[in-house]
Amino acid sequence: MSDTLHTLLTEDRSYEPTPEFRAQANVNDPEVYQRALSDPLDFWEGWARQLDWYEPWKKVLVWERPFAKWFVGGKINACHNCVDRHVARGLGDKVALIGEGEPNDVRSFTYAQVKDEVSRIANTLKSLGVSKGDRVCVYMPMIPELPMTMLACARIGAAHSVVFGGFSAESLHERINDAGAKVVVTADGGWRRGHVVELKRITDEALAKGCPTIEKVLVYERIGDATAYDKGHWDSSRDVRWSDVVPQQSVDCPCEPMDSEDLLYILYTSGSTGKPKGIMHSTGGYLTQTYATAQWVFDYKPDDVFWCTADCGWVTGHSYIVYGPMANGVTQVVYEGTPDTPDKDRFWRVIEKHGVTILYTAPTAIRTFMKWGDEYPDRCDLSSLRLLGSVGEPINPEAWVWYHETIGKQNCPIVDTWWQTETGAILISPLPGITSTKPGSATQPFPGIHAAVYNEIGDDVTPRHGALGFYNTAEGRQPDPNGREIGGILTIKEPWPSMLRGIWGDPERYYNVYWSRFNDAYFPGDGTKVDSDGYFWLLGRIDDVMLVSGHNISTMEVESALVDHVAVAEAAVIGKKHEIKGQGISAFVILRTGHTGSPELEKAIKDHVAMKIGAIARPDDLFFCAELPKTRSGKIMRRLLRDVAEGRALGDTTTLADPGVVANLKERYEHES
Ligand code: 6R9
Repeated sequence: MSDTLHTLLTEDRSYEPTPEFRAQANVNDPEVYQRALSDPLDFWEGWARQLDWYEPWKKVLVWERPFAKWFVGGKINACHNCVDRHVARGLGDKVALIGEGEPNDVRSFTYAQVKDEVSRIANTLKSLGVSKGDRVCVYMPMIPELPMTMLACARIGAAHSVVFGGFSAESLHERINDAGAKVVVTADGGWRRGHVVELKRITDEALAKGCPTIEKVLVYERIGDATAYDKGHWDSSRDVRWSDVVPQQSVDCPCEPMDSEDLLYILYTSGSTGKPKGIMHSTGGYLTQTYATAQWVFDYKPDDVFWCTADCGWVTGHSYIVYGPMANGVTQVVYEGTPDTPDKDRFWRVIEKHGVTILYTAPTAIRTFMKWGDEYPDRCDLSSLRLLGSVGEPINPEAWVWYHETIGKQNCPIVDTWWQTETGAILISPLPGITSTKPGSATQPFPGIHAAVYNEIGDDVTPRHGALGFYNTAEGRQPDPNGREIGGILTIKEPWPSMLRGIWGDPERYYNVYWSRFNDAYFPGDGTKVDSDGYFWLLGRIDDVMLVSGHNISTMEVESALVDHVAVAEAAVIGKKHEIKGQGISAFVILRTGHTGSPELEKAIKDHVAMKIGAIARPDDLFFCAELPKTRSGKIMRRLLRDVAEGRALGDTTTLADPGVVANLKERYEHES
């Protein structure tokens, strides 16, 4: 393999935790890694003991590959641990949720208020016929009632299935039926970029396609009148106004003691092919690991104001808005709208207004902010920030450094956290009081997590500290000539508490997708490199690796080189059929504000990639565009770009944030190239 492919690995900047940060950190003793390694079950058990259980577990782990059970025999309730436990220890008056609506309305709830409201919602659900073991579909805007509805489900032992408020009627219909939900909780609408997203109307449309298991629809009045946004459709035998029923309920609703392995929720993840998978998470292990990772990675202190900018329709909102942070009793911001409403400084205004101390966001957002320019953050006071996080995609070193300097003022550690819907909680991340960070690397597995890198044929080729790495070629396993990196397939070798328990309704698919590739490890589907310090450099989905003239080149590496050019704000790269090379490289590029596309710039950018990586990675085509097709959680859908570049009809676009983007792109691409 080419020894020129080093954009990421020649990234040798390193950032030590400052002595001040280290001194105050929740964990600052590197010994924790060794301790967890020598007895992972004891490590996780220590965390589980910090939660309230109705009955203790009899066994920490029962592992019958690929099925794990954690804290077996234990009885616990997730809502109790996220809410009642804090009220019981005197924190009832602490603010739990600061809900900032897009139109600037702020509604805050203390932990005591959350307990009352969640209990009322839970009693309402019961009155609508929901009982333990049922599924409730939640289709709401990002307002405090969304996490509270999730907690209400957990309180009575019903599993929630949250569907992102931007998904179409078709996606909603499919997910309701797959889960067999009894009730949908929705709203008349939500605010997004100054417009109302008509959630109730979309729900009606979904139900009109046939949802035989749905008995009731509970409608929160976010916009005003629940009938105003459903085009006159109100089915009084089915639809229930929140304001008619919830406020009347008693605040007394005992938490249901759940078995540690009982289903907490289902969350659909699209994957690159096939129908969405209903990922199942259970209670005790999931809560234990989201609690532990949130406490150590985000370093919560009693006065922190945490803001995770994800939507609850995404796993990040489940694990790091609802369960992890609330199990830790933190104060957090929940923001409804988009970052550019009313202006492109909205995020920084929110931070200034609420004194946010910890910000957790996605690389796609960070690159967008870079594109908009520094004037927006520069006009706000960001001095409250003390820690920054990233999740969702590999973060390009350029974006990392911008985040560190322009947002963090070189004063905030960055935690780049790798995990998935399926893993439930963070698996690879720095611990901010211990780990020296390198821009672009998610660094090391969390204590207790055994991550490794495998080659194509399933050998563990993880370089041990100081040892020479190996990589896989057509000739077999070869030592890395540079002795400093190996590339391959990320695997997780031992079970972890928050791992998925299966795919709803499809146990065979669970085995096929995650456990059939290697017989002794979980297969997440991501490529990675590991350097000689044992740092992991995630390279994106394996499907996104290109084969150019026999060389494996990851889209991520070329994209990082593109974004490294001063004129480039964002880039997506795909492999396109090429008669000679097998695959050629096509780049889709968004320019930074103030730059315009021209043949000269095109050549300069291509040259820049060749200079950074090597001539082999020079893009064959480069196409300037205004937007890229992305999922609602901000991931670029390269599969659709491949359809565009290879002139095919577009595949499934139902999970796109804005299906118009790719249709436009296709039209322009066919015109101009
Ligand atoms: C939490 C979440 C999972 C996929 C995952 C990987 C990518 C997430 C990342 C990252 C590099 C990171 N991913 N975090 N890649 N560095 N810090 O995003 O879950 O929506 O299920 O996506 O996202 O490719 O496999 P999910």
